[in-house]
Amino acid sequence: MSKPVIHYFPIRGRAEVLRLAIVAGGDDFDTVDVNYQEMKSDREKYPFGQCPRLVDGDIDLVQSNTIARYLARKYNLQGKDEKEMCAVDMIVEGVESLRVKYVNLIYNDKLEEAAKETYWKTYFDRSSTEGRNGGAHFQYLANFLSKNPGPFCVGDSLTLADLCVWEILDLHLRIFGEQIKEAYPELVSFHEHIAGLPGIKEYLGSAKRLAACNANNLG
Ligand SMILES: N[C@@H](CCC(=O)N[C@@H](CS)C(=O)NCC(=O)O)C(=O)O
Repeated sequence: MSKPVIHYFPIRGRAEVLRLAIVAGGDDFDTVDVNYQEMKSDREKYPFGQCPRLVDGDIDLVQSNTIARYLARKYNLQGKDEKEMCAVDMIVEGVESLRVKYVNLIYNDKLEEAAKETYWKTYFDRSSTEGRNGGAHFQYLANFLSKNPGPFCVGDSLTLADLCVWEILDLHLRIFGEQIKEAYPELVSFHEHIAGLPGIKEYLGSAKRLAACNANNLG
């Protein structure tokens, strides 16, 4: 059977969780660099004029979290019963709230020092969990891990929730590495554990893992 094809820019970006889901499922992917003009003009292939897009046999999808859920079902990363599936979905959405803040830090605030300081205070500092943060705080993610026995966010095996938490954490470790190690050692242990899982470990060490996280080369 042919591999799923990810149409995206040559950056990790919003496609990274999709790549992780595929390799964690023991599969491999092909990549096509998006033709910007086509993305903007072709409403069949790009209904919202944006990527990522996934083509997998007769499945042709956009919207990263929709694609992620499809891949989770395909590779059995969706949780093993209704309760787990709902918990996974909830965490995926919680990570999305953080991603919105991250994208703002990278593209609008250009990762400036003052913005980074405010960012840490708002979305990491344990004293700010009751503040106004748009539902985005790393403590909220850490809570799921501490409530669930074992090394995963939900249940006793890898799910899409782990991949989403891992990836958003991975992006932030590049910016706030030392601070996260000090404030959230449990998240760092989680990060190490997931990075060592079969499929993921090989992918992370391979040439397929793109170097750039974002289109403006920040982060
Ligand atoms: N809600 C969409 C957002 C997709 C998105 O922001 N795509 C960006 C790349 S990460 C894009 O296509 N940017 C080009 C543009 O909007 O013109 C998703 O999750 O897939």
